[in-house]
Amino acid sequence: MRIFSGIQPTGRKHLGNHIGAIRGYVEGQDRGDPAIYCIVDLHAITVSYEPAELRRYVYDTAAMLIASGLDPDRCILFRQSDVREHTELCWLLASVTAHGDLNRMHQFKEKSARQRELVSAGLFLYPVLQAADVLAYRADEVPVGDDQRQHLELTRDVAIRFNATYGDVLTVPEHRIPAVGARIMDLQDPTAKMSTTSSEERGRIYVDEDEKAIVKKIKSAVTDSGAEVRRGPGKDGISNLIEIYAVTRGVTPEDVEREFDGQRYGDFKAAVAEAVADYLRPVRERYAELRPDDAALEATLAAGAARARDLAAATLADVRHAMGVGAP
Ligand code: AQP
Repeated sequence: MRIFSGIQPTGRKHLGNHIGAIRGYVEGQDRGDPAIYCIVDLHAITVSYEPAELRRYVYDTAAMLIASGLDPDRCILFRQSDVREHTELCWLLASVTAHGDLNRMHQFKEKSARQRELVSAGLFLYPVLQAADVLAYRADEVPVGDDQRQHLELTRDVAIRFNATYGDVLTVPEHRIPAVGARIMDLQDPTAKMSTTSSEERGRIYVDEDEKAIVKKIKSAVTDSGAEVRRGPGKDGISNLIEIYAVTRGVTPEDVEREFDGQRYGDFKAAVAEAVADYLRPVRERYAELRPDDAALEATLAAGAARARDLAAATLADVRHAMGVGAP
């Protein structure tokens, strides 16, 4: 079982990234043969960014992943731009990607509407590069949050069209979206997902957030005018807190509803804040130890890239051969 996933180096990662994706990476590292995790800096340049910041953010993200439990000896952890096969495969796959399909991508529509200066062609091609990331490793399984469902479907379509056109070269992957916590919602607007670019500060909790701020943000989370700690229509805020509590305490949402039956929202929120603080504390502490050592993080990423390159190069050789590209 080969596992692959990518994460953007877009600054401080939030609780949604951790619960929806990073938790799944850690779980996958001993099932994966191998499990391959990529910090996708080439995806991050599709919207406006600051070059010096991008370099730092790659180290931030690497340290965060290791602090969360990824062990570079048990998985492959690397920076996307260090393995040039990703960009070459992106171009080759663009020839079997329907323009109309890219036009339908929700993420492109949302992010292009938010761009003030330039809607880059890179933002439009983002899902093709993502397909290349996954398909370069012939991954069977891709752990992601719910917002990546549509991109994963496109990746599958691209692989299927490629194989139908050029022969059976690529593996058609399955997504692995967690049953609980696949879409952690914004604390201030629980009808929208917690997001790096669109949530306001009070709406998201960072993985390295200090405990006072966690308590403050959860206590001021928007809920409804009712009084029952239950999931259901019109109860987006409480449903979100129930999922957060369930994941961070390792229980089911039904357990949470039973545990807090008859209790007030205020007491429930205090319990959620404590659970989140307990969940994130070891990650934050380990992150503080790891993050200062840029050289060690760079060495880890470079070693990961060397291993990743070998796997991707083998796929690229097959793809080029099948497509009649390059010398025979
Ligand atoms: N709210 C979320 N709940 C659960 N999972 C989520 N993910 C993102 N948001 C949530 C999952 O996190 C992984 C990494 O996402 P990314 O590489 O897109 O990182 P990002 O750009 O910093 O995160 P955002 O918040 O998703 O940014 P925006 O909203 O600006 O695009 C993915 O597997 C994703 O599903």
